[in-house]
Amino acid sequence: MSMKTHSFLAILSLLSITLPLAIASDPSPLQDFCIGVNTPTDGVFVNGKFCKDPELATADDFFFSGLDMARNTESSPVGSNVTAVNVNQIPGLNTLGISLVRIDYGVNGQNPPHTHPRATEILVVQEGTLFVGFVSSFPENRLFNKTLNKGDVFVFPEGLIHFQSNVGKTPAVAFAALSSQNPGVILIANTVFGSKPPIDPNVLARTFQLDPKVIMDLQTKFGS
Ligand SMILES: *[C@@H]1O[C@H](CO)[C@@H](O)[C@H](O)[C@H]1NC(C)=O
Ligand SMILES: CC(=O)N[C@H]1CO[C@H](CO)[C@@H](O)[C@@H]1O
Repeated sequence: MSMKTHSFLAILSLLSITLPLAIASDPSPLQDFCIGVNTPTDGVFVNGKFCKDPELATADDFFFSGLDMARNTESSPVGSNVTAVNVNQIPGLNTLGISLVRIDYGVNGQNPPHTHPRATEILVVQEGTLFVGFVSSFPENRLFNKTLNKGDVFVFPEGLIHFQSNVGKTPAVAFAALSSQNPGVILIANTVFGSKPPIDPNVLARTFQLDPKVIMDLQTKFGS
């Protein structure tokens, strides 16, 4: 093989490594819209979902209804209920890098510590009082916390662990926008103690400096 062929192959393999990484985030949309469809029939693959033929787009591809309704918080062990409005509910959000949630909190309810691997979140309180916070990454692990009332807005930077807890005497409601069509959620306790199959309790006992029995109890609670 000539030098030219060699460097051409090197560039090709570099591209094949870097290109999928570049496409794996919410990119500039490159077109007005790209309504997600679940099958490739009549579609073109861009990112995340196949696109519907733009000629067939309708207003309903960009529409969702019912976020005015309070959600039930009784059946949740943490006393909250998150209603997601992302690309799975609004296919027209495909490639647009944005989505929404409504969060209902019962009295003493919380949205427990979690992260969104692909999104920054901006939250506005519609009703009630929330104690909220996020923690910066290691080694500082600094807590940024705030008590929010109706009309207050707070930002949770991308990827950082954050929470909201209803500290008022009434149910609370918040809405939040997230900078991804599909932000993803990692609930810390469920992920660590509820994995299937379970992480070896001896590993987590060392991690959390606890007796393995306590870990096994937690794993039972989180259904690992
Ligand atoms: C959230 O609320 C809806 C409607 O009130 C209910 O059907 C659903 O089971 C609730 N989800 C959780 C996790 O409590
Ligand atoms: C309850 C709690 O952790 N409150 C903290 C919120 O953040 C301030 C600093 O901005 C701390 O002084 C509080 O202790």
